[in-house]
Amino acid sequence: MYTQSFNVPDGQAADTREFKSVLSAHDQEVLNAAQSRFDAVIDADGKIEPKDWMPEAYRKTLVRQISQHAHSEIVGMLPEGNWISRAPSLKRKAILIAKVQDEGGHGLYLYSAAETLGTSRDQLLDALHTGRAKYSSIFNYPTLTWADVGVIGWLVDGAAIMNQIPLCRCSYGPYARAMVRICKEESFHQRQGFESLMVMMQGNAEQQSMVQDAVNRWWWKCLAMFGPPDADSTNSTQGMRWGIKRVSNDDLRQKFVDATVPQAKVLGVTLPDPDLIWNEARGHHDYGQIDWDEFWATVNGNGPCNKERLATRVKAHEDGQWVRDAAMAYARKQQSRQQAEAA
Ligand code: BYC
Repeated sequence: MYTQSFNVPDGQAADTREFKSVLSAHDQEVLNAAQSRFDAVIDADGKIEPKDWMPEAYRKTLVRQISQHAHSEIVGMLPEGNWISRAPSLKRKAILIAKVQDEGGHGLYLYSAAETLGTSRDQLLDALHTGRAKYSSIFNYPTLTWADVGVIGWLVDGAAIMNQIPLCRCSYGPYARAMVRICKEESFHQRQGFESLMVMMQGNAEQQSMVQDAVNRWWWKCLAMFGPPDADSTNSTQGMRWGIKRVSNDDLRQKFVDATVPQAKVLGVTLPDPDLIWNEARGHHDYGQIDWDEFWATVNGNGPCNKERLATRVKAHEDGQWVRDAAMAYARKQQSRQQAEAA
C-alpha cells in the first residue's frame, strides 16, 4: 500500500520480512527517511497531518481510538435521550435536547477525523453495528430516574473532560483540533449536570435521596471509564510514545477522584466508597477496589444495556436510510445539472 502524499511503502508492510526483502535499496532509503521525519515530528511534539506519511500501526491505533470515541458519543446520546420527553420543566428539556444534540455533533467531528485516516464512515458504522467495535462501557447502564441525567452530566461528562483535555494535545492534528471544541462543550455539560443536582439537593428529602441513589449507582462505573489499571493497559505504552495518549489511565482516574471529592461535599452527597480517604503522604485520595470483572463483562457485550443500545443504534441507522438515499439522489441531480450547464 502506498500513501497519497509520498510514494512510500507503509510502516506495517515494511515491517514484514517478506516485504523488506523485495524493497529496492532506494525504496528502503525513502522509507527510512519518511520514518525519521515522522519520529522527528513526534519527538518535537509536533502534529502529524492526514497527508503526512505515518506508520501503519500509528494509523490503525488512531482509527481504533477515534472511532471508539465517536461511537461512544452517539451511543452516549441514548441513555439521556430517554429522558427528553420526561424532563421536569421546559428549561430542563431545552438544556437536555441541546446537550444530546451536542453529543451527536461530537460524534460527527470524530467520524470526520477518523475518515481523514482513510477509513470510510460506512466501514466505521458497520464495525459498531456488527458488534466488532468498542464504545465506552459507561453507556451500557440504565438511566432509572431524572437524577441520573444530572449525574451523567456531573460525573460522566466530568470524567470525559478529564480524559479528553490531554487529547487536545494529541499528535494527530485533526483529532486534537476536534477535541478543543468538544472539550468546551463538555465543560458546559458538566456544569449543567452539577447545577441540576444542586437544585435537587436543595429540594425535599425524596429529591435528595434520588440524587444520592444515582450517585451510588454511577460512581464506580465512572471510575472504570478511564480504562484498565496501567499494568493491564495494553495500548498505553505505544500510545504515549506516539503522543496520542498524554496521561495514563490510573493518573487520570486519580485526578478525577481528587477533583470530585470537594464537589461532592458542596453538593452534600456521599461518594459510595468506605475506603475513600485523603492520603497526606501521597497528596491524593486513596480509594477502594474497582470491580474489573464487571467492567470487562460490560466491555465484552454483557452489560445490562449492551444489546438494547446496539439494537437502538442499528434501528436508527436503518430508519435513516431514506435520508441518505435522498441526499445521494439530490447530489446526483446537482452533479448532472452542473455537467449539463458546463457542456
Ligand atoms: N469502555 O489499553 P487500554 C463521553 C478498552 S465519550 C470500553 O487502556 P487505550 C461522553 C480499550 O479500547 C467517552 N472499552 O486502551 C459521550 C482497549 O481495547 P482495544 C469515551 C474500554 O486506548 C456522550 C482495552 O480496553 N471517551 O465521554 O490506551 C455523553 C485496553 O485498554 C474502556 C473516549 O473514547 C472503556 N471505558 O485507553 C457523555 C476518549 N477503557 O481497543 C460523555 C478517547 C478501555 O485494544 N479514548 N477500553 O480492543 C481514550 O482516551 C482511550 O482509548 C481510553 C482507553 C482511555 C478509553
